[in-house]
Amino acid sequence: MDKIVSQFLAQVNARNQNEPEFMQAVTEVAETVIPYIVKQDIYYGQNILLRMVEPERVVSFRVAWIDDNEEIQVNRGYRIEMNSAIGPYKGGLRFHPSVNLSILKFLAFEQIFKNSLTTLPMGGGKGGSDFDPKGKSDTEVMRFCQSFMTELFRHIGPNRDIPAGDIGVGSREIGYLFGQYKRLKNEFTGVLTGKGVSWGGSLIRPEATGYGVVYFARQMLAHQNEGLEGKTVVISGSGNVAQFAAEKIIQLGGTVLTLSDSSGYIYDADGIDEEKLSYVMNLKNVKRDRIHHYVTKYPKATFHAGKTPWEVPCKVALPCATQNELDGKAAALLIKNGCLCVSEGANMPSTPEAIEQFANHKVLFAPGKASNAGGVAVSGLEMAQNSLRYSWSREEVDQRLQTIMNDIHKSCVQFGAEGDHVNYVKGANIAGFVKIADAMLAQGVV
Ligand code: NDP
Ligand code: 2IT
Repeated sequence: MDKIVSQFLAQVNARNQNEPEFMQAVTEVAETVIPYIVKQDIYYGQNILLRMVEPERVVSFRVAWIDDNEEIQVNRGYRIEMNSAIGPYKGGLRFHPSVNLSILKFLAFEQIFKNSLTTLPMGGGKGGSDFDPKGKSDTEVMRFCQSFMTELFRHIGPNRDIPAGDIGVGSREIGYLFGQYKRLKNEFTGVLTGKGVSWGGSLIRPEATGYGVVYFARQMLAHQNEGLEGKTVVISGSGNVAQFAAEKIIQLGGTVLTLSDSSGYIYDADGIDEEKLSYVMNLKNVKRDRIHHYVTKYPKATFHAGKTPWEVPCKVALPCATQNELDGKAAALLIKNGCLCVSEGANMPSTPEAIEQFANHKVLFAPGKASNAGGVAVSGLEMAQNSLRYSWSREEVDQRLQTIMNDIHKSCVQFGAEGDHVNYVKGANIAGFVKIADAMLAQGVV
């Protein structure tokens, strides 16, 4: 078995050199899915995984724009259209200086499985740019978004490819992108998700990823006859996903001890309550400032520059910032301090070494493609509402979100149960794969 997996990975690596993040995501899937494929006559010999790792289409383009000093800036834009077996390409746009082909291909690859797990008809895609929104004025961000969409618009559409937000792309950016698409096409369609509620957005979409991460953690704990109430929770990041994960933890009776950004983390031993969280939301979403200001406002809290929060003892850890932010050393610390459950809000935040340690110590561990699927799931519900030209209430969308997260948990248990333990990595990968593979087989060699 190991030989089949390593031969497969060598073949993929030969064609995708210098793409470490992409290979990391493919390796995890290959190690769990290939042993399943070889036992299934219908899949074996069809090279389905080899087809899945090859994007259906990759678009890369120049984004030139003029900054506030009237200087010409050039960035690179991308859209990876990875797989359309079960629906139009769907996935976010990331604006961050680290963006490159490897990062977007890993994200687009994971998105295929995630979208399949939601049970909604969405293929996998991802895009973005190495543009850094930090420190830019609103009008600079608008000009960049307009230039970006002036190329992207010809590749996307409500039945073709539907982008959304990710790191550095929130409601402000989606607004500018939507405005430019509408102007170029002269059509008001649901081509993007994460729109404002007065112009086609869905209630609960801003909250959905973070809420979903917590709903998934709740299911994992319930499966072990445990609950979130009274548990200490460490969260990384302080953006969209982290904020609403924190909100839901507070609502369900847990204690949020930390939040972070790329400069360090804040630790509040008294817990970040609703009022403190609303300060953070204003600081991050309106002032667009750094998390360390929290300790000026709440002096009992401490700021730890240049550090990640995994050294703080907790029962539940929710990594909600970025890929590979939780390494083997951090995992060992979490385990030593008694952590029971890790539910990933970010995409691939735990390194392979960290995941191995969680498995060895039977920590409940949910990979992002399962636990953060609530965001894209509600994007799918936004698309459904746009098609219906109708909108559902907050309660209705939240109820559907909870049902979807519970169903993803069930699928993970179905394909990942190992005795009294659940291997959620294996469960998510196989459950996601089966639906795509069946659709690809039915549609022939394309
Ligand atoms: P935001 O841009 O709203 O927030 C990102 C947060 O992560 C910020 O606190 C940011 O800090 C921190 N961060 C980003 N890059 C780094 C880095 N290299 N090192 C340390 N910290 C970093 O993004 P989101 O909250 O939307 O996304 C967070 C994660 O969740 C990403 O992995 C994303 O792919 C994933 N995700 C998002 C979904 C969504 O619906 N938005 C859906 C599913 C997954 P700073 O401000 O200092 O950069
Ligand atoms: O990683 C993700 O799932 C997202 N950034 C959300 C994608 C979407 O289309 O809502």
